[in-house]
Amino acid sequence: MKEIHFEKIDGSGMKIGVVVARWNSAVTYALRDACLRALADAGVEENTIIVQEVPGSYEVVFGAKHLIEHNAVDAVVAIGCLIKGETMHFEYIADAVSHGLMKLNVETDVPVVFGVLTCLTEQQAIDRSTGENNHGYAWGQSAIEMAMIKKSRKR
Ligand code: RBF
Repeated sequence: MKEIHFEKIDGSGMKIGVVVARWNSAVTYALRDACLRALADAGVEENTIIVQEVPGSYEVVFGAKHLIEHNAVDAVVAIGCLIKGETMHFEYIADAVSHGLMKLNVETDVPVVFGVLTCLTEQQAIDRSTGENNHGYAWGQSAIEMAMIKKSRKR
């Protein structure tokens, strides 16, 4: 058996893209900040991080694609926050975004981390974007780990 497990999340020399939706920005900016902290902790240099803002979660797919195609990033974290309202908007956007980001993972050779919270209440979003439970940090680490898999190829 060959087991591959990276002992250390090492982002040195990596270029990482972060796409951030402005809808529910109190939440998405907190997620972004935790993500950026994870990148810094892993040794990614500030001048090799590109943060692209987009209006809402629906737009993070295009934002991620843009970074992949035009900025030669090693990985992307796509951050948004959907909070369920009274209509079907939530379902349609969540479905489109999750499929769009999944498609980028399959069709491009750049890993894209799914950083879109899909919450039933504002409190759920706050709980997942603050303190020890701020998911943004793990998303940053995940992006580096996935880029490390790519970089570990022999050719
Ligand atoms: N974008 C989000 O990121 N989170 C939301 O909770 C959210 N709710 C929306 C609700 C409605 C009724 C509409 C019209 C848009 C919403 N959007 C939301 C914005 C959406 O992601 C996108 O930016 C716009 O639909 C423009 O394409």
